[in-house]
Amino acid sequence: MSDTSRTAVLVKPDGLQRGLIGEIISRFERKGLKLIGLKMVNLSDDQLSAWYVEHKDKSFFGDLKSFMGSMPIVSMVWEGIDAVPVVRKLVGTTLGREAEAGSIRGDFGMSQQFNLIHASSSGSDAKREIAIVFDTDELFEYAGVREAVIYADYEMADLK
Ligand code: 3AN
Repeated sequence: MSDTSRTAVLVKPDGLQRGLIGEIISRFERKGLKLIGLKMVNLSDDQLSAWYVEHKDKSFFGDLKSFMGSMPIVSMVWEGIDAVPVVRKLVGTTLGREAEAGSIRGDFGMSQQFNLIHASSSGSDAKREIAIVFDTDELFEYAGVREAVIYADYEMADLK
């Protein structure tokens, strides 16, 4: 299994309030990704500081953390070949009003901060972010019956 095969996704407070959780999950399912972890959480200030460590010196750090901690968010882990870049593409670029039509932010968002969803930007970020929210026994390994029609045989080795 490569280090980009698992990615962390958060549906942010605006996504929760907009009623987009089902839509977002549905897009990842239809793409052929496999859900291996899912929970609703209130992220603490410490968890958010760890999550957004790359932005700790930015002017919007405090606002971003208080927005993300203002209500529960839905956290997920999705698995598949190159899940990290695949999910980023489905999510779209940061600013909703510039994001590509067809992407989640491009179809549903207008804002920079209220951009509905977070997705890991690299394999190492995914590993760090998953560990902030999920214990190892909250991630599930199970046989996916769809894989045989989603990947060719020669690609299946990358899933092991
Ligand atoms: P992405 O979520 O596309 O990876 P990042 O990592 O640049 O984008 O930003 C993380 C989050 O910080 C964004 N999702 C957005 O909510 C918020 N953010 C980014 N830039 C700004 C900004 N200039 N002002 C306010 N919030 C911002």
